[in-house]
Amino acid sequence: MGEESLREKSLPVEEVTDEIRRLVDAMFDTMEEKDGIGLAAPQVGHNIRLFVVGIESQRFIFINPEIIETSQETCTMEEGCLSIPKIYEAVVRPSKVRVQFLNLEGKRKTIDAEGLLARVIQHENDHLNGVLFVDRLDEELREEAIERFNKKQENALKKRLQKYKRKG
Ligand code: K1U
Ligand code: ZN
Repeated sequence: MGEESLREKSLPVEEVTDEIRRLVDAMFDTMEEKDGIGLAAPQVGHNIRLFVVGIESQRFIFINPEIIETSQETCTMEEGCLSIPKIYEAVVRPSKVRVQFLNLEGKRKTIDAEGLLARVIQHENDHLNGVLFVDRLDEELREEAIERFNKKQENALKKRLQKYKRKG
């Protein structure tokens, strides 16, 4: 599960250039088109350390993020992933995180996050390290999720083939 670029450790952004700013704009467009609340650069084929988050009309940009503190307290939330369509599972993660990152002006910032924002930050940060949310499930649940994903992919492919045959 997960194409190669999703399994690689991404490299730091060396400089916040206009090209990076254009990529950020394009990532917000893709995230919103797909009704997502986050998107990491490796999900759109760029193995660099950058992700965006959009929650309740608030937009966040994280360049070279580092989670420098996590709470002992954990919580369970249902997660989905735009790179693993239609699979949702409950994942346990720290409830709160402190993150350092660069903003679009290249300035170093720190924020404390909790709730859904903390959740999405951790999910997206995992993408920068080649980790998918299913990797955080226990083995049995992970196997089940992978099986369901493969079945859905197979069915989608069959449907496309049938459509193609009918046309021909
Ligand atoms: O990185 C991604 O694949 C985007 C992902 C972010 C995310 C959602 C939920 C929990 C953690 C991280 C999505 O936006 S999936 C689609 C979605 O909007 C969603 C799915 C489940 C619960 C809430 C929202
Ligand atoms: Zn994801």
